[in-house]
Amino acid sequence: MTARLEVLPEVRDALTAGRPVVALESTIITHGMPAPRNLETARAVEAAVRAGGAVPATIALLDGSIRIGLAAGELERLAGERQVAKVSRADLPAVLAAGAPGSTTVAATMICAALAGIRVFATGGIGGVHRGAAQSFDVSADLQELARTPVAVVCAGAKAILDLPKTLEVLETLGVPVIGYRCDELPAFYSRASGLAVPLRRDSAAEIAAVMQAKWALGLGGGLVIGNPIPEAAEIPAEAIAAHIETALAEAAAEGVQAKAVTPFLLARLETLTGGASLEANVALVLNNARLAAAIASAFAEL
Ligand code: PSU
Ligand code: MN
Repeated sequence: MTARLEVLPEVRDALTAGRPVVALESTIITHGMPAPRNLETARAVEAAVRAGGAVPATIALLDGSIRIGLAAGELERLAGERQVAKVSRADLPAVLAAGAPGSTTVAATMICAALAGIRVFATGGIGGVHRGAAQSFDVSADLQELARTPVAVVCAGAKAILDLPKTLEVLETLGVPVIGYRCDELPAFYSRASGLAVPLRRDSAAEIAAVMQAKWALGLGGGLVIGNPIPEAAEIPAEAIAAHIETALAEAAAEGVQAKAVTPFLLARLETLTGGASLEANVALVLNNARLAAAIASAFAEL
């Protein structure tokens, strides 16, 4: 397997020396945001990780190998590529074997990060239990991955297009710690609050790093969710976006959108329905998560 891992020299050096590294996903680049904001954001997120004193490692599949860290030209290539597979756990072997380009979801990024020895990962929002899951059975593979793979995922909660109460229930069932960073409610992606109590609250990166260390030292394995509310200035109040989410969900149902296409469809429709506001919020929350992830990776490296 390690033959398939290609670690960027800067990332390898940092890992060898025990310096902080933050993994970044690539589905958000290829399926989560339109060009040219996708590439601009990917670059800005890497810069935010650096400003926070850690080395960024954007993860993707290129030319038959798992890339841990992309060189500048490769990031550009991925963002500009027209046919990139959205790769979750189930897709990883086939896309790798085909040598096709692939962008990694939260689940696949966790797998690749863990293979490389990276323990902290920043994204926008994790996948979760979709609304109507009682009928569709659509539950993101991200949740199972959090149960099994030892990476802390810094996010703005689960995406508001989801059924947040059910997502929290499943995370509890799977034994995944869900920690609110300086907040008492589960962040709801575009909005700071969800009305749902977050199971745990911690107010510093050092305290979060201590929870990670305790979990893994116990041999519990698996990941953690660190919920970081979107900055106030960028927030879209839940009441303001709720109707647009309903509209986008109704359109997805009417058009028969299914499986991996659901989340990208909903994010793209919301961008149009909100006149671009949801994209601005998405960019702001990812940058905010990159900053916190760098602080957590730094604190964890000091333990
Ligand atoms: N966060 C964002 N935008 C995204 C995603 C996360 O701000 O597009 C992606 C992640 O890669 C996540 C995926 O794993 O959406 C969830 O897809 P699904 O619901 O099909 O599991
Ligand atoms: Mn799904």
